[in-house]
Amino acid sequence: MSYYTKAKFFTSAPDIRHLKNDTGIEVAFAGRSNAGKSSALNTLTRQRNLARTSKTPGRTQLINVFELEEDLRLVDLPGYGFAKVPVAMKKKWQASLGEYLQKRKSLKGLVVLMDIRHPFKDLDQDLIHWAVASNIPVLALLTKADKLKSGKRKAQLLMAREAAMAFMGDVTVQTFSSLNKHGLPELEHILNTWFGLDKKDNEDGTDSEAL
Ligand SMILES: Nc1nc2c(ncn2[C@@H]2O[C@H](COP(=O)(O)OP(=O)(O)OP(=O)(O)O)[C@@H](O)[C@H]2O)c(=O)[nH]1
Ligand SMILES: [Mg+2]
Repeated sequence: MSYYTKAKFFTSAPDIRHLKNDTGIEVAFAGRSNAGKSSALNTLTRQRNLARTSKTPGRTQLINVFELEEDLRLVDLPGYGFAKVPVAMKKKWQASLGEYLQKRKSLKGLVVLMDIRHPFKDLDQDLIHWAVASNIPVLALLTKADKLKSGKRKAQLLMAREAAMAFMGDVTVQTFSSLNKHGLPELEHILNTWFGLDKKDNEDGTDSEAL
């Protein structure tokens, strides 16, 4: 059984500035509206309704925090790039996102989710640049991989890996699908590294002494 099934809702915050508990290890999921952040969290935790998903872009307005165990958290950040959001709100969100990446001490990894059919839009690139500048490792997850046939999917992955080199940082690229769980072991592997779970017996997830 996956360690991540034990994720529980911890708290919601209206803004990054209102997030408390800057201790332990936190991994955030970020990306454009509709990229599949909430779906990926549900797939990871094998919980259908842990993070709310929607066909309406901009659904996740609050920052939702999930706890795996004390001091290990997953964070679902609101999506950016939603066309109907007023410019002032966009600017505010971008500023607070930048601040979060710079100041959040517990942030040990950033998953940037991008639709495999159109990755690395401007805001995605900004986000990755900020993370690299703050020495935060990035997993660029190419979502909805089920939408492409195998050949096209591999071509997109290679192209994205090439593009990722330009950031000159710790940026890994993987394909992923919440629909058919493609890429789930790879996602778990990287999260395990960031959470320090690869160093302990995580078969039953109870052995936290080794941390
Ligand atoms: N085919 C396919 N559809 C997906 C996949 N992941 C998510 N979707 C769909 O994409 C839409 C958006 O998914 P969400 O997980 O809500 O996206 P989000 O990034 O959390 O969106 P916001 O909260 O608005 O920022 C929903 O209709 C999902 O069913 C996937 O792997 N494959
Ligand atoms: Mg969401």
